[in-house]
Amino acid sequence: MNAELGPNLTSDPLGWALPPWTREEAQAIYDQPFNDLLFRAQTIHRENFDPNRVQLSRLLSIKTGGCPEDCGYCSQSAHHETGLKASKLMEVQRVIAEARKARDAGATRYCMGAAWRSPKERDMEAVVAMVEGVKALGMETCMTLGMLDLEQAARLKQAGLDYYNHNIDTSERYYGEVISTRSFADRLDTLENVRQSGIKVCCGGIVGMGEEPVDRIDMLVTLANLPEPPDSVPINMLIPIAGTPLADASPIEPIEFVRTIALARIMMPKSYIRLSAGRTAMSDEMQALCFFAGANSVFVGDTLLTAGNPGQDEDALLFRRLGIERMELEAE
Ligand code: SAM
Ligand code: DTB
Ligand code: SF4
Repeated sequence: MNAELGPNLTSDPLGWALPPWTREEAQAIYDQPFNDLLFRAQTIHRENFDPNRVQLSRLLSIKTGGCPEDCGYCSQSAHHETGLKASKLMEVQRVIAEARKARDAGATRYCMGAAWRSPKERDMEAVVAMVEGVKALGMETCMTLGMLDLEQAARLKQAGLDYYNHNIDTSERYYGEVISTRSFADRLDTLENVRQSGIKVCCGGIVGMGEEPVDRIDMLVTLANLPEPPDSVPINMLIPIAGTPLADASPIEPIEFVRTIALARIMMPKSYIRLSAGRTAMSDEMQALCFFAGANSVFVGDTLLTAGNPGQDEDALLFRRLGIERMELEAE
């Protein structure tokens, strides 16, 4: 048993803790001396992954803006004046052409995002065709379309969808400060529908929204204690967007951000932890620490959905300096 973590902790033969996690256990890890925290995260990382390989995903906004939800961070919400122009659902062939470019530039997973509360029946045919077309390029497919019922999830699974992204975004306590048009419980319902359909779950959140450290810890405890931890966990650092309620949120301190990544790695040893939005505002040294803390996936390319990302040349240089190579797809 790992004495510093308290008497109730279950552990594996190496002494690492196992789920279900309590807030107290997670907090004790988060608060460890930084070197101890990083050593532990890196050790667990090495037990489960090649430490010098990072998975590359590429995003595309297939339907931008005009979203009925009021997420306080988002450029695409119709509730905020962000100056973003709304667009219709993109044509299937254009999506496939963009995915091919991403594949040729080295991405192995293609993530398609739509600014919807949930997909409408009339959109499903096109969305299914996108999944089939991108899958046929030999890429992993991911979609993020808002809430899904079980039937929609089953249709996407049948089309060949590998991952569905649906973030809990923050702690249950802080959720209502950020979003009012849907509840934390709604998010968990969709996650359960996705899981039941057999699609892999991609679920994480955003930090730097003015939350307390305990909210970051609670968010990760919720994720780690899901019936199965998400296969992929995107940790986004808020990109402040002018015109949104969170435009002036005070940024998260970099060491706190690295601690969050390390805690995610320790509590979800087998998940891909994605260093997600916000990399343009991070130094190379901060990103290097995040990779050391166990992050092993990024979004590549010069745009995310509507905001900027470092771009291919900058990432190629960073990866070369760190000796990081891209992760190939595992053979089926
Ligand atoms: N509409 C769908 C939904 O909300 O599930 C999918 C798209 S939504 C843009 C996907 C995720 O991107 C959000 O859950 C949030 O975690 C992240 N995100 C959105 N805007 C962001 C921002 N300004 N900074 C950081 N992350 C952001
Ligand atoms: C996720 O967790 N981050 C991605 C993806 N899932 C869909 C989106 C980041 C969006 C950043 C802000 C923007 O580009 O508008
Ligand atoms: Fe809509 Fe998603 Fe943006 Fe929320 S995060 S406003 S649901 S696009």
